[in-house]
Amino acid sequence: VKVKQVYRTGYHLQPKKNWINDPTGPMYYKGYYHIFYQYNPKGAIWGNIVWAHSVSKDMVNWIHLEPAIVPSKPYDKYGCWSGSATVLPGDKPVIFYTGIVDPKPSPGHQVQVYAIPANYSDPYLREWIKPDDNPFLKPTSENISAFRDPTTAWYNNGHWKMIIGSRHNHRGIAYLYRSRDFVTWVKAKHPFHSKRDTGMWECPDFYPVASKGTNGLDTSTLGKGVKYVLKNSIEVTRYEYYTIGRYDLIKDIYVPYNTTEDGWGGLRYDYGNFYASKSFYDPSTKRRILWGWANESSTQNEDIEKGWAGIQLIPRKVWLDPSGQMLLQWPISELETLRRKKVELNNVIVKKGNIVEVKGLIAVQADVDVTFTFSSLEKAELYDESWAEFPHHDLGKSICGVRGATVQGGLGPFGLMTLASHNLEEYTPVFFRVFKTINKKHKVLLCSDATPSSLNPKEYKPSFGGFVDVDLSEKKLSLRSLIDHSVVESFAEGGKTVITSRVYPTLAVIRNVHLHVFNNGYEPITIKKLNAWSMKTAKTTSIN
Ligand code: DQQ
Repeated sequence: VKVKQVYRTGYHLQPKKNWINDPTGPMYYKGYYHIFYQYNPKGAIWGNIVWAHSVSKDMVNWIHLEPAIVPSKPYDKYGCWSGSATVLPGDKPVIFYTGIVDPKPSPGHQVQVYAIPANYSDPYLREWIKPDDNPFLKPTSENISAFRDPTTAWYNNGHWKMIIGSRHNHRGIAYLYRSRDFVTWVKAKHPFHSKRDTGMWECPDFYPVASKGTNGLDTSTLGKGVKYVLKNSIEVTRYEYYTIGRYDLIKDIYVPYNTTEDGWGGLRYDYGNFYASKSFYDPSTKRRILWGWANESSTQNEDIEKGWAGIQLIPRKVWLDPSGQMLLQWPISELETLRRKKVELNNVIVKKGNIVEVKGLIAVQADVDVTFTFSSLEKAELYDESWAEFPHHDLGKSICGVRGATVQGGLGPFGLMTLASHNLEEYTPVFFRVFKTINKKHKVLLCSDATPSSLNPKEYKPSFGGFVDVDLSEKKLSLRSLIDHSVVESFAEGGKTVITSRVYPTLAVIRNVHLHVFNNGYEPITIKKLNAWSMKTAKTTSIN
């Protein structure tokens, strides 16, 4: 079948065809960034899972290699599931992953496997070996079908340590394992962390962050001024939550600070389509970099027809906000090498009901960075206290669902209409709406709403929303959106709140795409500065 490939991205990582999910084992080795990901070599739906492998000098342009890890042993016969890489002293990478021994009990009987490079002098690390002492961990007291996704290991107090995601009844758990030699691993008496009623914890990620500056830290870093992040992907909600906390070295457990909720209702890297993320420390630039996966919002039949499903999102640098209360995320600066000519708007006033087109752009594949100002907070609409009755774990989403871009407000909704068709039959709005509570506090909401994105009635078109923890005293809000055919990744206020949407316009495709700024609030807003760039298509080559 020949399908028009209007939804393939121009600068996101995706293989030529077939299904992909979780990013796994990201690392930096001998001048190359490595990313692996869950891949079905046989089709566009999940199954037959292997580790696909791509390498890059800049995480923008990619070389696709043959899969690095495929089922070849009795212990991974039914799949090579997610895991992580640890680069041991002496520049020796080791991969940990979950092998599926048997499809039963559903979703599979899980064990932990390690793999090492066949040839350390190959910077591409094309060939991986599974030594004979595998699997190195079998579930004992753990739930055999909920024991997966080992993390990058860290070292302290004479031991290597790592966590594995699990659950016990409805309690989500990260089990801690220790090893002196990286070969024999023993389960700690106490879980590293757990939380009732959160269900299976997939793809846990644990790492230190510096309390000052934007540099990342190696996963084994300890000491003063170091805080920690624990992230879990919650199988039940399909969302991820993280907390910031401390590492209790005596008890060898993680303890979140009680500044935000631990579990549903807590902080998220992304309030949209983003799952099974994993970070790594890049020693060459001293950054911590986060990879996340976005699945399709189209139907399975459409995925099969187009022959592929899933993309890896743009890697994000992550660091601790100066407040110490949340993380900040920003697209890696290498992405800017794809920017073409710049289009600018300065000091343009947008009154209620007005739309300003950003012209001279290839709006289907663009990077937009805008700062809005306004002269008063007076008109902010009242925060409706009855919203407290919405399902608490996704309040922002619920509000964006009832107050879309066309629902008039006081201060906002204002923002971008991305992937817009000529007569606005289709567009994906990304916008702010400012509320005032009865206690005269302001709440800023960022929405990314797929509802008007496509005339195709079959697609899943969720409204996503997340609050932005910002001080409005400067009467200013900023937004950056990465637009790439079927994906819009939006970063509010320098990366305080991020939302990713997948959309499938029928008219707003290829050259028929526009970008606008809009305002549907009574308070006029000013486009203080808008910079937009058409983006080049990333270079990809395949060696296999
Ligand atoms: N995907 C993998 C599992 C992981 C899940 C299987 C998360 O290892 O728990 O493809 O998306």
